[in-house]
Amino acid sequence: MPFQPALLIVDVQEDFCPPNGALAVTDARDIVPIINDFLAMPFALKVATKDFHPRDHISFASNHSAPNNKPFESTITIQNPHNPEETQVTRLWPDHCVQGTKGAELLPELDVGKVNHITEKGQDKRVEMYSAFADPFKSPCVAKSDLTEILRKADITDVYVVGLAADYCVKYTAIDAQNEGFKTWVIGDATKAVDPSSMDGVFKEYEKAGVTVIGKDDAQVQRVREQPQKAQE
Ligand code: VGL
Ligand code: ZN
Repeated sequence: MPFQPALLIVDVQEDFCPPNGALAVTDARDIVPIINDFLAMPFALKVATKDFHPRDHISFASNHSAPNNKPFESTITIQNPHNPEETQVTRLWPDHCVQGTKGAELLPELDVGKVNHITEKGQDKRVEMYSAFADPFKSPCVAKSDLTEILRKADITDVYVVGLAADYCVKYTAIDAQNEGFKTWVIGDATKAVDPSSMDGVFKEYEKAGVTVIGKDDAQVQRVREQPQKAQE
C-alpha cells in the first residue's frame, strides 16, 4: 500500500486569532507550536490555505441590511448564482480576511518557509466557501480551488488536517478531502472551534463521512515521522 501523506494547514490567519482578529477563536494561537512540529515532519506535501475575501463578500454582515445583519447571529439564504433552485442557509460574520489586509495574513510565528503551496479560497463574493476545495453548491459548483489538482499531482494518499476553525473551515475541508478519495485524518489537538459545544455534532458528521480524528501523538502521526525524507527537502 503506497503512503504519501500531505499536511493541510487551514486558515491560520490573524483574523481568526486573538488578540486582534475580527473573528478571533479562543486560544487559537496555542495550536501553532503543534503545527510547527507537524511542519518539521517528512510530509510529501505541505499546503496552507487562506480565507481570502473581497470587501463585498456575501458572508459579511456589513453587506446586508438591518435587522437581519448581526454578525455571529443572523443567517441568510444564498442562491446558487447559476441555479436559483439550489439554496443554502449560512451564518453572517464580521468582516474578516479581506484581501490585502493584516487580518488575512498567516500568523508570523507559523513556520511558513516549510510550506510548499498556499491555496486561497473565498474570493467569489457570491458564495460562502468554508471548504478549501470548493463552495457548497453542487449543481453546478460555483468556485473550485486548485487543491484537488495539487494533491493529485503529488500522488497524495492521506491528508492530515490542522488549523482553524474546527467547526467551520477545518470541518468542511476534511469532509471534502475524504470525499475526494484521500484518507483524511484531523489532528484534534491542532484545531480550535468557534463554538466548542458544537463539536459533538462535528464528530458525528466525521464518522458518517469516514474522516478520523486523532491526537498529535497517534500511531498515524508516527507513521509520517517514519517516512523516508524526500531528496527535495
Ligand atoms: C471560517 C468563518 C468564516 C473558518 C472562515 O476559517 O473556519 N469561519 N470564514
Ligand atoms: Zn470567511
